[in-house]
Amino acid sequence: RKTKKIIKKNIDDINFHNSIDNDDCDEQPALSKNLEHIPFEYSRPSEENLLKRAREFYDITNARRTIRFFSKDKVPKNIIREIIRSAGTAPSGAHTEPWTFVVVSNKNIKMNIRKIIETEEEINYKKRMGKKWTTDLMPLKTNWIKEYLTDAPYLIIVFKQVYGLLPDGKKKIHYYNEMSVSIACGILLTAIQYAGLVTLTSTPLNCGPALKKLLERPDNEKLAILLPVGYPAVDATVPKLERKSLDEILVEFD
Ligand code: IYR
Repeated sequence: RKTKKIIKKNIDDINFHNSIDNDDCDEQPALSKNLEHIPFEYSRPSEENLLKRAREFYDITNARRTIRFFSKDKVPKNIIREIIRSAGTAPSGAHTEPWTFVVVSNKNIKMNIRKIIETEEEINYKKRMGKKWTTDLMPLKTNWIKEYLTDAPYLIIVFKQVYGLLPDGKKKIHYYNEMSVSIACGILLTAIQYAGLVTLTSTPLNCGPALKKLLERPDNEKLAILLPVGYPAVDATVPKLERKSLDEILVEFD
């Protein structure tokens, strides 16, 4: 009975956050009522190939590092477009695809973004984050000065659509929008890495409203993440971090 209560509460929360009244809702599903189901095209790799591919993919993802020093060299725009196309393949709650990717290469807008973020981050570091947080970050040598925001040829700013809008102007529920956008961001990071570019997973604290205004985003969108994208500076350094071993992250039941 307790689990039932918890489940009911979670569902109520989803409905509440989307201001949905179930007694006064659309009769029609958001997707087509007659949505066709078609055969899935798939060719099964040999076990040998499965292992080979899984290992190759690990090598690629394991080479990814957060880079804070960017080259100013240009990157062709169509590469960024392809990368974003990959991110848009992420699964989403009820196939609502609740994401918007804003790509900025304009110098002035990048400068404005940098100004907004550095102003807020200086307050974050000096006042809001507190001693423990800034102490924990010390080994990573981060601070509120963010040259990468103007050095990198592109800034990808990801917004989550907390709800959508139907043609009749009614709200469309974006189930699990937070999770869906997080998965899309994971694919985005991996696509950047696979293409041979670098990025930095940045979550500018308290900058949402100002960035949203600058980038002319509508009411239903919230800032999720900001990724500078480009080549690393020739003298870029990274902290010498270790990853947890497989044994530390894996629990198996056979
Ligand atoms: N957003 C800040 C602070 C920061 C926080 C964490 I947690 C990091 O892993 C890194 C930085 C900044 O971008 O500097």
